[in-house]
Amino acid sequence: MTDSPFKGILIFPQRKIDQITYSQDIIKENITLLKNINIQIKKTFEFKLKNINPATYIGKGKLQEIYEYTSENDIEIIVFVNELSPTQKFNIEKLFATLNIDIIDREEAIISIFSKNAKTRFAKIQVELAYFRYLLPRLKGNTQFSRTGAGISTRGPGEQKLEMDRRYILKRIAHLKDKIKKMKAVFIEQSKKRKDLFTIAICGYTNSGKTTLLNKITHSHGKTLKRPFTTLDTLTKKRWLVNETVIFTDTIGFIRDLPKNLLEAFEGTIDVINNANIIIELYDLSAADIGVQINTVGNVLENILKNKIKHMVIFNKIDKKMGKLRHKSFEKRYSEAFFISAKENIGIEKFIDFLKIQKEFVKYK
Ligand SMILES: Nc1nc2c(ncn2[C@@H]2O[C@H](COP(=O)(O)OP(=O)(O)OP(=O)(O)O)[C@@H](O)[C@H]2O)c(=O)[nH]1
Ligand SMILES: [Mg+2]
Repeated sequence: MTDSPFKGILIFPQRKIDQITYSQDIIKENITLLKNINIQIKKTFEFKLKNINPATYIGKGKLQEIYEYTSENDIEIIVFVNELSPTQKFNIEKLFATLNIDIIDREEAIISIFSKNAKTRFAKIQVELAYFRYLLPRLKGNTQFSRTGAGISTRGPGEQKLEMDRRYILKRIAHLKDKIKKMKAVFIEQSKKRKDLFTIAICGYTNSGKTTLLNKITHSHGKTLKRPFTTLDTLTKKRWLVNETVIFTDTIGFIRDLPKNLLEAFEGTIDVINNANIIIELYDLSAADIGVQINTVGNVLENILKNKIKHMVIFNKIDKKMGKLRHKSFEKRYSEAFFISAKENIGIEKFIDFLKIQKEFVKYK
């Protein structure tokens, strides 16, 4: 039996510099993200924000309005789409103290999802590190974990009234970093053994179909779901490609404003991308905010890549209505890209044929 969802509201203050055109997509993306951690958004407060209030991010008047709605509608959690500084979060919590609700920001929400989806030891350790790093500057007086369970070893709603002191967390962070370092060393040793194997990394926005594509190419059965961040660990599969075995890897998906703490904690997983010979950038052609997705993936890759690696761009989900509608115009704009449907097996063979040529080209360059 699943627990009934928490009743939440979403706070979306738009600053002038935000791309207003994407606001509905951002709201939709957040509502979907939050469903994953059992939060049902009852109402969105979307409004313009001229200046950020250093103490509470948004203004007193708006906070009053939110307070009234929250108390009249039995709201259990308030989610800010933006990131809140530790002080801002603390001050807002103080203002809402009489209501017994949780206040979280985007970073905590994303860490919660990662925490829920982490299945292997390595993924769990990396999420735990991200969470403690998030928590550390936010420790003030009585620390209460939010009920959504970003708390590692989540034990279900309502129970996480843990108090931890700074020293414990610092010790834990050091311990986790050490563990990650040791595990990374083992992975490096393993990958040295595969050093001569040609590696192709599938990168892209979360939910773009990376695992579905990996499954199709390598005839395997990695978990695919209609929700973000299903894959947190690197999936590695082999396939024979022109007289040799080639490794295909599928890693965590990217998302706009991926919290820095997570990106840094997942350094071990991201290393895989850096060791690839070819990177496939995969996009969901049917995604409403495809422009943002292309920019996001581009930026993340730019930040994490240490060497120049050959990129190939693929637009997936051409079988979907929006994918079909955009197909022609994107083909004109991205003349070197491939257009496929990983699910319906369209265009994959053509792509593989091209990949075979590229592989030889990259190898003997
Ligand atoms: N219609 C359609 N759906 C697809 C296609 N490729 C993938 N999907 C669906 O899109 C959803 C996400 O696919 P995944 O392969 O899990 O995506 P991912 O990029 O690995 O996602 P994360 O691991 O969560 O970052 C699933 O419901 C897939 O069935 C496609 O070509 N067409
Ligand atoms: Mg996946």
